[in-house]
Amino acid sequence: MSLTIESAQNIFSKTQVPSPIPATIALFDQLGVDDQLAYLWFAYTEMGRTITPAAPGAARLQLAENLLAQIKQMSSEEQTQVMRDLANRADTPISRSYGFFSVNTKLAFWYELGELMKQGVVAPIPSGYQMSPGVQVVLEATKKLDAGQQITVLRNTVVGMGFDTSSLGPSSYPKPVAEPAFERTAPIVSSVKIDGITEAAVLSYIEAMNADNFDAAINLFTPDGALQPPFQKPIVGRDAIAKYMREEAQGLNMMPKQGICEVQPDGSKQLKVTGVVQTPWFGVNVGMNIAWRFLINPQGQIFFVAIDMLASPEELLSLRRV
Ligand code: 45D
Repeated sequence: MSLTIESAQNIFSKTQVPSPIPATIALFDQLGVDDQLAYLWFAYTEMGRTITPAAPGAARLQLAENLLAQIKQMSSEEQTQVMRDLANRADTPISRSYGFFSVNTKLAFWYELGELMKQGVVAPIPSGYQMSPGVQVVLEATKKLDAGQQITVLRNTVVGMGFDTSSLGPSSYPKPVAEPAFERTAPIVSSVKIDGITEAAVLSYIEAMNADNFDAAINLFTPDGALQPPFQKPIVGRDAIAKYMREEAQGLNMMPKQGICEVQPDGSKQLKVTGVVQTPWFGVNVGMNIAWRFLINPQGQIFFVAIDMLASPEELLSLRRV
C-alpha cells in the first residue's frame, strides 16, 4: 500500500490536544481594526517588559527600509491609516509590498515600527481611541498562554496582515530577494540523543536543522515528501520544503527530548517526538513546546513530518495512543 499525505496527517491524532492558539486568534479576528491594533500593541509592549525580541540585523531591515522611509515621511493620520490598511489586508501599494515580504521581514518591519512608535516618530494608538470590551477578553485569553504560545499568536497575526499576494498573478511579483542569514543563538550539538528514538532519519534531521544545513535535511525526504508547519497545510516536494526552510527555519534551536516509534505491517514507521524549540528572535528566553510526527517509509526516508505546537508542558510526556 502506498503512503498518502492525507493519511500521514492523521498519525498519532488521538494523542493530540487542541492548542489554545487558534482559539485566541479567532477571538482576535472578531475585533474591529483599531481594536486589533490596540490589542497587538498592548500584548507586544506588555510582553516586552519580560521578554523582548532581538533587534533584526541590518541586512534584514534593509529589505523593509523602503516602506519604513515612506511611512516616516507621512503625517500621523496617514501613518495610522497605513497600519489600519495592513491589519485590514487592504489593497494599497504599501500593503501589497508588505504582502510580498517573508515572515521574518514582516516581523522585522513591525519591530522597527514599534521602535519608531516608542520614539514618537510614528503615530501611537490614535488619540481618543476607546478600547472595546472585546480587547480585554482577548488580552485575558493571551495572559493564560505561555510565552511560546504568546509569541506564536503575535507572529501569526503579523503574518496574516497585508494584502494577500497569493491572489496576484506571477507577473506582479517583485524580484526575489535573498533571505538574510540569522545568527545562531546556541552552539551546534552534533550528537543528537532522543529517549526512545534510534531512527537515523529523525536523528539526522534534527542534527541538520540545528546546523541550518537544509540541503542535508531535504535529502532525508522522499521526492514527494511533505512538511506540515504548525497550523498550516502540508508543504509538498523537496523544492517547496527547501524554499520554506530557507525562509523560516533558520537559526532554530531544536531540543527534542523523548519519543516513541511504532513499526507498521508494511515496514513504515510512525514516530512522535516531543521537545522544545527556540527561535532566534527570542533565543534561550522563550521555549516552545512542540511535537514532531514523522512518517518514515520502509526505505528509511521521511515521507511526512508535522510540527505541532503543544497545548501544555504536560503534553510533552503524553506520547501513548491510548
Ligand atoms: O504597533 O522541524 C504589532 C519549522 C502591531 C521547520 C507590533 C519548525 C502593533 C521544521 C504587530 C503587535 C519552522 C516548522 C507593533 C520546526 C504594533 C521544524 C509589533 C518550527 C509594534 C521545529 C510586533 C519552528 C512585533 C517554530 C515586533 C515553532 C512582534 C518556530 C514580534 C516558531 C514578534 C517561531 C516575533 C516563532 C515573534 C517566532 C518576533 C513563534 C516571533 C515568533
